[in-house]
Amino acid sequence: MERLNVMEMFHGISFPGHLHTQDSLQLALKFPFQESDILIASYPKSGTTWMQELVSLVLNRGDPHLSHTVPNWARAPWLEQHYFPSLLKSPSVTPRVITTHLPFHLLAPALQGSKTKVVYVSRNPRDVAVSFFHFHKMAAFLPECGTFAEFLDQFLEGAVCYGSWFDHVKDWTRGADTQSNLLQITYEEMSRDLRGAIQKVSSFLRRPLAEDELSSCAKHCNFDSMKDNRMVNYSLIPAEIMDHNKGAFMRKGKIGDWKNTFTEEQDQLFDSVFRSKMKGCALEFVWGD
Ligand code: PPS
Repeated sequence: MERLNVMEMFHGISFPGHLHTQDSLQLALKFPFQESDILIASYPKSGTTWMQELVSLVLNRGDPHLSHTVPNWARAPWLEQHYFPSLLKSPSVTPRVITTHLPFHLLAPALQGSKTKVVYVSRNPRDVAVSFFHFHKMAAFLPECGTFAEFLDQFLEGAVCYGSWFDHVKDWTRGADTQSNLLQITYEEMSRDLRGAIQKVSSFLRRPLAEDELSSCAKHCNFDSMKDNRMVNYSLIPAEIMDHNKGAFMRKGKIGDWKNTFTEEQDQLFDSVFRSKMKGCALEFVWGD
């Protein structure tokens, strides 16, 4: 399925038609979650692939065999993408690990009453914006986004694919501390203390790890290992869909890279939009090392 220039508008949010159809999006909203499922939810470019890898490794007690032989999109398929039903027929990992970029309000009815464990990953939105901008340059299924200044305006308005970062993060994390089946974790936590993040996830999933298993997880999901792993660095995707000459999926993997892109003026604009949209939200973000 090519549909590289098609966008699907669904509940006011645009989704790349190369990956989604109206049917696949509709099906996602009615998905019968099982108690044993693990759902990784995130806004794009927030550490989704990293969490997919981390969860795979935790479930396999640090054994990298699956991570080195099965692509991440087959180990933890995206609920809303059109190939999801075919991948779910014979899951490569048990329990089933499912990924989603959908906003909370669309999935809430399907999740309600289920005891599915949800891991919500967020990242400081200045770094998300820069990472997403670079991804638009290499991914042929995303629309032309112009200059960074133009992209930033769209990002701040929530007029990019997958919708508003602000709404996504606020809605998924609202009341997170009172929901025992939701673990909220940040890209920055993973970056600053990967072993601690692995322990947090393994304890949430009730999959305790021995010390050597924990070390193996950390070894195989650090940036350098993942950058070289064809099963997660998207180099298996043909160049006409993701052009690796225009950038790498595993690009920099740093906290605070936005400082190399934002102008002073863009920083101020961002700050005022952030303050107004995140008013009353208790979340705190780490903007740099
Ligand atoms: S996507 O397209 O939504 O699935 O993208 P996502 O995986 O959420 O985000 C991609 C960014 O995550 C970085 N990444 C990592 N950083 C540090 N360590 C590890 N192991 C790691 N794995 C992925 C990746 O490099 C992208 O960020 P940028 O800032 O562009 O480098």
